[in-house]
Amino acid sequence: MTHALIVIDVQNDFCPGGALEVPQGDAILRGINALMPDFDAVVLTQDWHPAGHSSFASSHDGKSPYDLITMPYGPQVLWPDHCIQGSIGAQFLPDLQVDRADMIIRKGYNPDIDSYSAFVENDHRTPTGLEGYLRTRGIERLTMAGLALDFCVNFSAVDAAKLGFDVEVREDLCRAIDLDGSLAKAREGMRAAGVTLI
Ligand code: VGL
Ligand code: ZN
Repeated sequence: MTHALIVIDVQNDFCPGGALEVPQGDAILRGINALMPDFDAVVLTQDWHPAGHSSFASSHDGKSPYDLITMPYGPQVLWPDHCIQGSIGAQFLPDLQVDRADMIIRKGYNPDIDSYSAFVENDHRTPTGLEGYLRTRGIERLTMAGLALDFCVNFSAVDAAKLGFDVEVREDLCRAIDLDGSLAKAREGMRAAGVTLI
């Protein structure tokens, strides 16, 4: 079975010193690089927001980072400004083996909708195109690693499982934000969707 490694958002802003720091976000780098040769395909995702994105607390009067608001498409956590298109924070960690990637898919570029998942935006309808890419390459099995386990990895894994891919998440090669129990909820949701947690 054709097997792809999906590396989620290993970008400067999600690592120590970045705008939306995930604790020990950089600790997974070596392990992810070491895993790449074992796969038929490697896909990297890149969070890629325009300045003033609707997921930024700074775009909403009186709101602070990590507040929860209701958007037309449902609940949305507000974040510090991060991964702005073309910024250093949006770049991959300098030592990530980007040369090994067959495909880099960007997400979160729609100003009005966030996109945690690599497959569909947070409206749960607008596709990113990744499903079509994987299917046309005959890829059926996915291993995921990256940042953050309880947001972008979680949503990507659950969507992939719903779409019928065989999905495993390498928890040892992920790190979490863990906001108000989001990590426990994410683990539960992934297991319920049929994702294998390793
Ligand atoms: C992410 C929050 C906002 C992630 C991206 O990569 O998990 N989290 N944007
Ligand atoms: Zn983002």
